[in-house]
Amino acid sequence: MTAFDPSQHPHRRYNVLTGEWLLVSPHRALRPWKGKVEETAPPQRPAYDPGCYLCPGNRRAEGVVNPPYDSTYVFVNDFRALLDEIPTAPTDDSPLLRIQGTRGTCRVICFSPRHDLTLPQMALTDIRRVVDVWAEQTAELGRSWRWVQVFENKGDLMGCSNPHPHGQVWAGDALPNEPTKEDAAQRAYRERQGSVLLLDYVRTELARGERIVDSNADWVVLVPFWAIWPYEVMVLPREPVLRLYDLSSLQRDRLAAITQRFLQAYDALFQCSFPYSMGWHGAPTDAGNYAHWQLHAHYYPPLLRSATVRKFMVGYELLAEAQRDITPEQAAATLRSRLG
Ligand code: H2U
Ligand code: ZN
Repeated sequence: MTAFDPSQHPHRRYNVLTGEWLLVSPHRALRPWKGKVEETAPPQRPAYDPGCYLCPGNRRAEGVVNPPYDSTYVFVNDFRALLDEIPTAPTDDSPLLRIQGTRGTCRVICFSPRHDLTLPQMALTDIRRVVDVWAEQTAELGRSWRWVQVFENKGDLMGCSNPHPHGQVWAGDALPNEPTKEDAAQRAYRERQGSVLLLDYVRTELARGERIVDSNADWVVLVPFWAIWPYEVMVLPREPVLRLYDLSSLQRDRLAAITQRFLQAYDALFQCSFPYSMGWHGAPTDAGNYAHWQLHAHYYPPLLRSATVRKFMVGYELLAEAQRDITPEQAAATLRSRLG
C-alpha cells in the first residue's frame, strides 16, 4: 500500500467553525456524469426591464412603486419571513415539542438600477457603495435586533427569483443555527487558546498558501480547509474586526476590490454568471461579550464541473455527513488560475 495522500485518498476534515466533519473523496472526481444538466441562463438582459419588480420606477407585486433610484435602493420585503410584532407564543408542556415566538424584519437591497449587471460586472465605486449599504443596514437593524443576516442569492440555480442584482437582509431576535455554532466554536477556542480562532486560522492559511485564492493589504479570500461546496470560499480580514460597520473606509475600498476580483474569477471558471449564495457573519448585535468573534463572509456556489453540472446535497450528505470530490486545494489552485 502507498503512503496516504490527501489529494487521492478518502479522509474526513473537521470544520473548526461549526464542529462538523466533512468526507473528502478526491478519487471520485473523475466519475462519469449522466445526471441532471442545468440550463444555462440567456446571456443578454436589457439594462431596464419593464416587467422587473426591482427596476427603478416599476411597480412591485404588492403595488408599491420603486423610486427612480440611481445607485442602491433598500426596501422592506413585501413578503417578509419575520414580523416586528406577533402575539406571545404559548409554551408547550411537552419537552419534545419546543416552540418560541420570534420577531424581526426583512429587507431587499438593490445593488444597482441596472437590470443587466451582476456584482462583478459593476464599477468598483458601485461595489464599494454596496459594501457601505451592507454596513449601514447591519448598524441600523443591529440596534433593534440580535442577529442581522446580510446575504445574496445569485442565479436561479440558488433559487433567486429575479436576475436584477440584489441581496437581502433579515434581522431578528433569535440567534439562528449557523451563527450559534460559530459563536460556540469561537468562544471555546478563545477560552482554550486565549486568541481569536479566525485570526489564527487566516495566519495558518497564509503560511501554508495552498488554499489561498487571493489577498490584499486587508483581506484574504481562501477555500476553507473544510469547504463543503466545490468552489466555496471565505472572505476574511487580516486584522480583528467584529462587524461590517467596524470596517474602515480603506478596508471597505479593499473589500470592494478583492470581491470584484474573485467574483470575476468565479465567472471565468465555467464562462458563466457564477451562481452562489453568500452572506456575512459578524458578532451578534446584542449587548453580549463577543471578543471571540471575527467578521467573515461565506460564498457557497453549487457548480461542480461546468456551467451545467451542479453538486447536489442529497443522500449521504442529508443522512450522514457532507461530502466533496475535488479537494479544497485543487479548487483554490483552479480559482487562482482564473484571477485577472
Ligand atoms: P431572492 O433574492 O431569493 O430572489 O428574493 C427576492 C425577494 O424579493 C424575495 O424575498 C421579495 C421576495 O419576497 N419581493 C418583494 O419584496 N417584492 C416584490 O414585488 C417581489 C419580490
Ligand atoms: Zn430589473
